[in-house]
Amino acid sequence: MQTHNLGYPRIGSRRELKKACEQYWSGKIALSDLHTAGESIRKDNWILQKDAGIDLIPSNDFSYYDQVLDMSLTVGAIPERYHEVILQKGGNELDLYFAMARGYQQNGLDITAMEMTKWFDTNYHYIVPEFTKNQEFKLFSTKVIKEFSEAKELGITTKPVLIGPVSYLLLGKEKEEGFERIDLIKNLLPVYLEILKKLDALHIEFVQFDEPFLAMDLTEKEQKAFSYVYAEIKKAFPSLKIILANYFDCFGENLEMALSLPVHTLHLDLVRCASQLDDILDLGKLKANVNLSLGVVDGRNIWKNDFKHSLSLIKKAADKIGNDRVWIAPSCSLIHSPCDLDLEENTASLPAEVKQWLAFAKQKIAEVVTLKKLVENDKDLEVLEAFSLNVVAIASRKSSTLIHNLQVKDRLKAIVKSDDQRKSGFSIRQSKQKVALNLPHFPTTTIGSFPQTTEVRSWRARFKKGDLTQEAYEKLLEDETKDSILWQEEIGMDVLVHGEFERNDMVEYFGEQLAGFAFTKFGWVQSYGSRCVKPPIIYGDVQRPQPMTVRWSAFAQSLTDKPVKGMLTGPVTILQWSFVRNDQPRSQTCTQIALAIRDEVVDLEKAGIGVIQIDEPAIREGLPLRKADWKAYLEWAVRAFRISASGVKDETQIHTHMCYSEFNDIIQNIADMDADVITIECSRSQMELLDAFAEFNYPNEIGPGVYDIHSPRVPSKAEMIALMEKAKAVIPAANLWVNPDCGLKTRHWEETKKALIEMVSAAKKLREAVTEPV
Ligand code: THG
Ligand code: ZN
Repeated sequence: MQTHNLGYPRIGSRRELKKACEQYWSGKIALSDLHTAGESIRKDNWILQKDAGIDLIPSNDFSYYDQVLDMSLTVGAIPERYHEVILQKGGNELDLYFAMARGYQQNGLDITAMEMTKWFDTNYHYIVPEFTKNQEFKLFSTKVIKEFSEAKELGITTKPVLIGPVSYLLLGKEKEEGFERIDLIKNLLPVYLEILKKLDALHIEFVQFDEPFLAMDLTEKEQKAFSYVYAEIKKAFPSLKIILANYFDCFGENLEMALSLPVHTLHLDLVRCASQLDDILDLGKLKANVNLSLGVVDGRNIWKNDFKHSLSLIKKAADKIGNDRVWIAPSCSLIHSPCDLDLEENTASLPAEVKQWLAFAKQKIAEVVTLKKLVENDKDLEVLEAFSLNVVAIASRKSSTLIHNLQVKDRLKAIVKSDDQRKSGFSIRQSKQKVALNLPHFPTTTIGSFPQTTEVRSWRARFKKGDLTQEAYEKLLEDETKDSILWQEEIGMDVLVHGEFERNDMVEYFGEQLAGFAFTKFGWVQSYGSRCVKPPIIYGDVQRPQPMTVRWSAFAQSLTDKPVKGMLTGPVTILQWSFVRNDQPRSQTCTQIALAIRDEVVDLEKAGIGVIQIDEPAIREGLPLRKADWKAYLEWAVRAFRISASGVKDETQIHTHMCYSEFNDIIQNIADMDADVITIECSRSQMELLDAFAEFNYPNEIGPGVYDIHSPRVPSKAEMIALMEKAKAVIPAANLWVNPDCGLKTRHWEETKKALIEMVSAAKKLREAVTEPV
């Protein structure tokens, strides 16, 4: 029996990589310092896993920004617009890499970043590879080889991890018509073979190919590409031991194909799909020389492993195929887990009772090793002690009084159909809102947050430490809010926002005020590049003890006659961006959150707020990987949003906001959410995303984002007008809003101000062309 790990968090337990990258980008440290920071994290991770007793430790799971971008650089899929950067930067690979990730504005060049999108159904974002019809590939970056050698020098023989060639192509996007990216497989494969050859020369024994597209619905052509690729690799390297990793769901329709591949070990995610173990063992098609890697430790959630349950799976497999052919692993890479629970020694927001139910990456590694010991060494006293402690912790969670709230359960049972219906249909609401709000054509607004400057963050830090009184802290926030309101009025914004200076992360902010949530201090998880989130832990029934945002929205509204938009996060997003309890269906937890948000919406309306945004950026991300499971999810997700939004009168305008979504396949469900206005991310894709809304004849109002807030680049008025002209061609002008892609909290004021002034003037220009009255 072997233990292995699919990937370890690379951000560092104290976010060392985040800090080093941001310092490098702002010119505060040299490239060599950044390399040193990376090296030190890699070393710490390898040694941690070695000391824990993991048999097979991954390399190339480290990344300075994103593992998919690493792959693009490895196979030389560098879009032409960056070739100038190569010239300017000479051989500096990392600067080219960051230019692709973040855009490049230097020395007279102004190059946009590559697109970013969600990694399957997670909150991790990857950089989307761009492919052209005659795309050529060549070995460009040798990172994977260097990192293998680096570990070797530390005395650790690792298992290099690569995204498999089929998934790599499918993760990308065709940048021109007339081909399917999967057809590029013949061009791509030789580069993979070249990498393997170089690794082979270093005597690697194992290589891990991540092919999570095996958990998706595949076309026949895509299935065939799998068979082709792995047969060719086997032919070229007959003795190389290939671990083929599938995760996030079972193999489904791809199972027989997957079982036919000439690989050494197949990895299964038994957390997301435990039943596939029986399917595989019963089917009788597992080849006698193929091992099974059982992903029993949840890489996507923070709950302690239930050893009894895991052992039953491991023993079932071992009984059938023998101990030697069974491997133990986390379900997927641990990049989706926080690093180390031991850092939460004195975290007041994480009760000891809850903490004993948890395991983060470091603890999960130990669980994997303990599980192996429990199978191989079940007389060892230390091992038995670990087992009984685990049984106690699991039992304590099942019976804890912290978890259950009868009031919440009763309210859930009492929900009736009318609770998810607005009083009137959209067209009646639209006319009433036109009267109530009196907005011009192409009204301007922002998505909610304004820059969280170092200063604003430092106030919060000082307040939390006790160095600022609540009164002093709130006074600073009030002044900042006031400045933002006055400035928005001054530049001519139509629907204002208070700026959210009082908030940390949106989900964290709401979670902190809801019952049933706990918080860590150091539980950071990478979201994209250097950006991290600290997901709340939903351990019990959710309830809103008192209003959460009314104080700040009402204060902002008192400063102006223009409408100030109330800003809330929707139930699906709070669910999706938290670590969710696994002792009841997600739908039930989501409905509990929906009722809490509904109460807040009603209270905002009572406080005189006439426009309320309920963000649901994560609704698409929560979509199951297989189409067969979509309907059930969409039904409860859309209903939860509607429950949260339907407690108000017709005149109150409900907005929602979504980012990084492919809307085509769920446009009907987005329409079913029935928000009066939806703002969406579309500037990076040049309004392509809007096509879905246009084809569908989306009935309600839309604000297609006119500039990309993920890059510091300031867009011009002309660019924004051009994008709105594209929008106008497909959406009735009377239904269009003008706004950025997303919230502005990650930006600096300097570029934010310039960009929004341009944006307002673009809207004014657009209004000149409109002749009919509002
Ligand atoms: N919150 C959560 N998940 C998200 C987003 C979010 N997923 C999608 C999208 N937004 C990802 N975008 C970001 C943008 C900014 C940050 C994180 C994710 C960010 N993080 C701070 C950092 O890394 O410095 C830390 C958090 C803070 O201090 O506020 O800025 O908005 N849950
Ligand atoms: Zn957004």
